[in-house]
Amino acid sequence: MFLQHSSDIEQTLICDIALDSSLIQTGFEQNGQAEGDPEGAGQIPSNTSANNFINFCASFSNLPLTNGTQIKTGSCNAAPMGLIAATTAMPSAKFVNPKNLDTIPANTNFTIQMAIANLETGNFVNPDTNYFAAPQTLNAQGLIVGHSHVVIEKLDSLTQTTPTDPTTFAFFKGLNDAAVNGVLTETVAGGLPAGVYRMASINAAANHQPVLVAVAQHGSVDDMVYFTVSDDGTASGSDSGSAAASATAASATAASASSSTASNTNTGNNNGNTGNTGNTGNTGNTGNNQSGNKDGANNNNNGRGRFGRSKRLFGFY
Ligand SMILES: [Cu+2]
Repeated sequence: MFLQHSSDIEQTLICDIALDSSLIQTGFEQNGQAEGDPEGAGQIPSNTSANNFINFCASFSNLPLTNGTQIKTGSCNAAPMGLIAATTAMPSAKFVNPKNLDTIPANTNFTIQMAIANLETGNFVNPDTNYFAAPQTLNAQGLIVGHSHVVIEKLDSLTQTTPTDPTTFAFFKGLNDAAVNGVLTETVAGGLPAGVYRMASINAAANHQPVLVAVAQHGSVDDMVYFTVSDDGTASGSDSGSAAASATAASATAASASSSTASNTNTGNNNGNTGNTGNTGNTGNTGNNQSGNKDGANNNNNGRGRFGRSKRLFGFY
């Protein structure tokens, strides 16, 4: 168990179906517009709630409730975000192999190595039954209890500027083991066909949700590198490889695990952004992911239709 409750009262509350008045997050009652638009034009009023959004999904009765499975058409999740990591414990990662701009031989086993800090790795719940189904938690040291994933996507070129398709990838794997000496490893059996690729981490809490940290302005909690796979083998270290069939199997297995944490929408222009330390103004940019795929694509029969009314995008929940 990651949660420790010191009293019977706490034990009772976490099983109660009513919100205890001591737990009302009163800050959620204001929409952020009292002072105008301190972040500039375009700031929108926040959704507000006097009951911690406990019945948030009632306003989206056309959507299924998140139920621990990976509902591909989207769902509504009222699970709390949980314990938020302090600024002193924000995860960070860097790929060691392949490292940025490396070249490796085609169709040859290689081992991904990723150095990871500030994540208690090796903790993952069943991705088929408990996906996004519980809040993020912290260990006694304040580190997020979780695990990581790695995803490799094929690119047109190392300088590609068009967004990739998150539904398509060359390799995906949950990094389920704990880091050894601060490094996570995963073998790509059979390697990859020749081409250029990007490789990203998806650092996650135990229920596979992307990690949550205390402030908006922070360094990346993930890493992404670009590398070349070459037939003529101008390569760094290599293992002698078997053929590529098992790589396909590996990615297929991984896809059924936790592939839908699609938070990696960087379009690849990470090169050279070393100078912009003065970006102090954009603290509010956390809302862009919000409605995601709640709209569209849900004209199926998954909706609950409990109240026979359509969703409101903004309102008092
Ligand atoms: Cu996961």
